[in-house]
Amino acid sequence: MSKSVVILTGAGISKESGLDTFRDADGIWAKVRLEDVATPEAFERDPDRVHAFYNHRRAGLLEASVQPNPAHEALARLEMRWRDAGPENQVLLVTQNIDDLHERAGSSNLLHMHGELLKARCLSCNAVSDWRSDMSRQSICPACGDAGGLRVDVVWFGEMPYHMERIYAALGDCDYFLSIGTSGNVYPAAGFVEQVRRHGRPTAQTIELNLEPSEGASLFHHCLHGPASEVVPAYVE
Ligand code: BJW
Repeated sequence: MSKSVVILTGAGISKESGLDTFRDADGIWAKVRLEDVATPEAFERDPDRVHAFYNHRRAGLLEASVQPNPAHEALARLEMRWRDAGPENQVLLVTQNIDDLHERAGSSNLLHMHGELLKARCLSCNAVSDWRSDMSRQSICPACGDAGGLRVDVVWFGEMPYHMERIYAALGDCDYFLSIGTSGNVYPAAGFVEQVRRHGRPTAQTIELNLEPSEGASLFHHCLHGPASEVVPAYVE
């Protein structure tokens, strides 16, 4: 019989690759106010500030030392193993992260619900293009040639996350839901475990793998706490 797994990942899975989380003591929101850099209003008010924030993070992601860690690699192997075991088996990886470490590790059935740091969206033609250099008000859209209308293709507070229909359909149909490296503070992702428990298969198992208990830890059937590079390979292999 085919089996389906949905895995939600957050900033904690990329911490040991050298990328900051948001809400830990040394996290991004301890250094900048989210209202200044991660809302559509912030971008309207001060696009240079928002471009500078994401230019800094893009350059950090592209540093040679930032590489997938054993947790990203274990999830990529899990996807391959399940596909090999039966074509109807499905592992869907839903990440809140805007980095590309899951792709680099080899995961392919992957949805970036909060967008991607290495993509630009044109405010004139709406085209999404690969983007690896600094972005500014003068940047030109590779698709339509328009100047001055590009933004990083990420989802800010108050905006609709991507792929929600596909995600809710998969949550309703899954046998296992794993939540990895996320604090459970940001909706709608924070509500996925409840969605599975209330509206998913009655036999669906929910598992949290995180450094410490998240906001919603009590909603999971099982919790395993520790660094992702240790607990993720240990749990999925
Ligand atoms: C480790 C580890 C190690 C550390 N190993 N683990 C009231 C007012 C206004 C808005 C709202 C409101 N109430 C609710 C909302 C909605 C709002 C929201 O949730 N706000 C809350 C703050 C209350 N949400 C939205 O606005 C979203 N849109 C929306 O809701 O649209 C309407 C809608 C309605 C119905 C259905 C669908 C949609 C959009 C949210 C966009 C979030 N954007 C950001 C920035 C994206 C771009 C960027 O990266 O800059 O996304 S915010 C930031 O938080 C980022 C992350 O993806 C997201 C989640 O953070 P995450 O991944 O959980 O990180 P941390 O730092 O919080 O946690 C890390 C965890 O790892 C910790 O637990 C550590 O312990 C652990 N850890 N080291 C394992 N080594």
